[in-house]
Amino acid sequence: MVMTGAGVSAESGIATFRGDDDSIWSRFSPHELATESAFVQHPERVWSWYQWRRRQIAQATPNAAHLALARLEQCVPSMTLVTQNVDGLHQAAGTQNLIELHGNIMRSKCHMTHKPIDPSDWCPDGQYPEGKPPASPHHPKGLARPDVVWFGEALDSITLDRAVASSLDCEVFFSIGTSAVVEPAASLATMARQQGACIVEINPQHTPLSMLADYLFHNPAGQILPLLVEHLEHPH
Ligand code: BJW
Repeated sequence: MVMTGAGVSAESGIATFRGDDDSIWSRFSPHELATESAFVQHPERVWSWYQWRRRQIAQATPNAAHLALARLEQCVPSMTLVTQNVDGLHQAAGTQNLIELHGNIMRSKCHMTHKPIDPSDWCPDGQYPEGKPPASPHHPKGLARPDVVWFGEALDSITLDRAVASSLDCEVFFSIGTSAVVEPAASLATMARQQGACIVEINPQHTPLSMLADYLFHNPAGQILPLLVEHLEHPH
């Protein structure tokens, strides 16, 4: 099982949430932008901020780490990739068996019913509008919001159950490019450890998981993963 976080997309030019002066939560308040109450109080502000991030992500392409993980899946077909990322770059790299724990920023859903909204529901070119979030077709008072998991919101239970099952079942658990502080994602590694899995962490920085890890690589994921996969593909 492979668990990834924002650090895996850092080499594609997408800012991480924590860890340096340019990170998202050092520049913006999560309470004002990534909670249900922020959206209810200031829907335009939250929608505009997500539109800005969508534009950045739309220009990004998979990096060496995403591509190596897609190749790893070819070597190990039973592999499950659980990502906290919402940017869609693992799919773009070709990973098939993917669990998106925190949703996907390019999708939208109704903020009242949580039913998915297709962008073509509100405009013929399928583009998200700027400014105010569009009205939801699913509820008279509903607005479109990004289909991501905000603080204080429950993760989709089927998605989380699948991630827990993979964690409990795996022999090797890779934790790559995540600060391992956001729950319940952070606990998946601990669950795997308790079942006897070998824990491998790839992160230039120390995290709360580091002391549990059997192998630590303090390097960028885009540097280490291609070497690791190359070794699996050509062991001799
Ligand atoms: C590199 C690199 C390179 C750099 N190569 N590495 C228990 C205890 C305490 C708190 C809680 C708890 N349970 C719940 C909570 C509250 C909260 C939480 O965990 N808070 C903590 C911060 C303390 N959790 C929640 O609110 C969750 N909901 C929940 O639990 O609900 C309960 C509930 C149950 C039933 C009913 C109702 C409620 C939801 C969490 C949602 C997180 N959402 C976000 C935003 C998504 C949308 C968006 O994009 O806007 O998800 S926050 C943000 O953090 C995002 C990420 O997915 C998530 C994790 O971040 P990640 O991926 O680890 O990134 P970073 O930036 O933190 O780390 C990057 C790392 O990469 C760094 O370590 C770098 O060193 C490294 N790196 N370059 C490799 N090249």
